[in-house]
Amino acid sequence: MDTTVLSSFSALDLLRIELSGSILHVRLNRPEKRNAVSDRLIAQIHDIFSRLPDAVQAVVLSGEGEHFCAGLDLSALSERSVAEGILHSRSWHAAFEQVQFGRVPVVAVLHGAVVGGGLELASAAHVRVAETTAFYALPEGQRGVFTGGGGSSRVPRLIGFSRMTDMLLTGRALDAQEGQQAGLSHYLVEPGMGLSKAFELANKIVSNAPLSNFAVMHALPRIAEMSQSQGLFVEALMAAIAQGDPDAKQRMRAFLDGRADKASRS
Ligand code: 1HE
Repeated sequence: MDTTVLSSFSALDLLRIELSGSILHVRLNRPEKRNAVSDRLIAQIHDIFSRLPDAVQAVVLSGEGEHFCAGLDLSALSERSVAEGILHSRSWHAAFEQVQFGRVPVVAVLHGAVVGGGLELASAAHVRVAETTAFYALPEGQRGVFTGGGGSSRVPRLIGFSRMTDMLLTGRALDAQEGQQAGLSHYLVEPGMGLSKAFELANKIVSNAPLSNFAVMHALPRIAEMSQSQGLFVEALMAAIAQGDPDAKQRMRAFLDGRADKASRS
């Protein structure tokens, strides 16, 4: 593990950060408060994702302790004015924008509570691995607030706005199995197996051509929101850019020469 690359992050005390090859493991590290997201934690998430060291090609994001994240730190809410509330929400948007539209793909490991702002953070990741202990809830209605960390935009794209409406209005929690079926997680694994699965997936991700990963992160979500005609045009441009890269040419040549893996069922 190369610690010098991480020396400029030593002030980020609410995160535990470890580099393993080209994969950065970022842990929310406030287990005594169930990783509740304070202003300081949101600033630290923003900071790490906006200046990832060059050596990093993927991030694994997880939570220390029994829960992934208990959402907004409720102890800091009471004194905020309306204007401050808008800026507060926008600070979450800016941080999670760096997670979703940053430089590298993010694999989140979900266990225990993935609630409120914790689900908003999870939904900004690109791949989600859930352990069977995970549960998902949006208790905003019970707390007298509304999603403020991008949840009303990102979560419906995963599970549909109808399911999200139910979760918000009734306080319904989804267990790990229901979350998997609804589309909140991509992989469901036994307790304690989330990190190894996430690292296995991150290793696959970093073996892709960087420009292909860039296209998946930055072009795909935008194309999905365009009309078909615009989307197909942008897709053609992105495909040509990716294909024109020397890395792509080498990879295609390797396959044709029998030096690359075939597509397989597993
Ligand atoms: C907290 C928070 C928090 C725990 N803010 N301090 N989020 C919620 O409504 C979820 C609120 N939390 C819970 O429902 C539970 O704490 C959990 C199910 C996540 C975990 O339960 P448990 O039994 O393991 O822990 P606990 O005993 O409830 O909490 C341990 C400590 O963490 C305790 O503090 P202590 O000083 O008494 O030890 C709790 O007060 C503290 N804690 N969760 C502050 N969230 C951008 S808008 C986003 C809007 C939202 O996210 S709304 C949903 C907020």
